[in-house]
Amino acid sequence: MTKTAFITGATSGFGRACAEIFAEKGWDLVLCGRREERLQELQNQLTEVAVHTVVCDVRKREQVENMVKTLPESHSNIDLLVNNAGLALGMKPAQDADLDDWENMVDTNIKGLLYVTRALLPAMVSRGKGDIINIGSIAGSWPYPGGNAYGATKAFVKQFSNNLRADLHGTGIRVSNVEPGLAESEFSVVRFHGDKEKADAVYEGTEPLTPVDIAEIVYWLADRPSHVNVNRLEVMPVCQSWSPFAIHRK
Ligand code: NDP
Ligand code: 8X3
Repeated sequence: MTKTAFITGATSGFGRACAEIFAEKGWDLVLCGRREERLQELQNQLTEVAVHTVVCDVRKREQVENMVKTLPESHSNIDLLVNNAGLALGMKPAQDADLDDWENMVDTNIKGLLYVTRALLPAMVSRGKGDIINIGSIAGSWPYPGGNAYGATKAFVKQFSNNLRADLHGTGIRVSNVEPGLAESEFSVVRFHGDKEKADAVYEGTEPLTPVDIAEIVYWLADRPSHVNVNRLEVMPVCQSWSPFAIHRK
């Protein structure tokens, strides 16, 4: 029987690559994002499977609830939720950071993920099956200067994933948190409010992860035998590792 994946933030980066890989594997899709023309493009591109697109801002609780309530019959049994929609905004130290950016990250990465999960979960539980793959980040475990609120939102995603597993014990529903490091997408252009030069500098001289790398991992997780739950999967490009602790000297 054809499976259905529900992917948030499908208009770019990891979400778009997931849509392409799952379509290639024959999954039907529910794709959401705010940019309608990008969703339309995907719908025109992924013609081999049944694609339902919804313009939805995950920060808007009513929009999310409505999106789930109005899923067509053909797409109402969700086998996999990929909670991918998210963003970083700014990299200034906390004392100079823009509070609007902080709120936007909390509203998207935390509250948006909660709204979508809460809306889809009851049906998964009553069907006795379903997977949730959250897109966290290495920033949820490892602090770095300027990571302040962004890293904290991803720490939330990590612990919420663990706690979901605890609540879903015995239901058969799987939950994983994928925690990527440096990966090139529109992420840095968004982080630096459209400053492409600053965004490009992030990846200069590196071989970062690609959206396809992450989408292949997401597919691999979804494709594990049903008794296997990978709780966390942290992945970095080879060019990335840790630095020593910073020591301030007088
Ligand atoms: P992109 O900027 O390329 O894609 C982000 C996606 O999220 C877009 O499709 C965007 O769609 C969607 N999105 C953002 N805000 C909202 C919203 N309010 N409602 C609905 N959709 C929204 O970045 P990535 O693909 O890199 O990021 C995907 C996820 O991966 C994010 O959660 C990010 O934090 C995480 N991540 C990224 C890493 C990286 O280095 N790139 C590393 C680790 C984690 P639209 O604008 O159309 O709404
Ligand atoms: C994105 C990775 O290191 O820019 O989540 O925070 S990082």
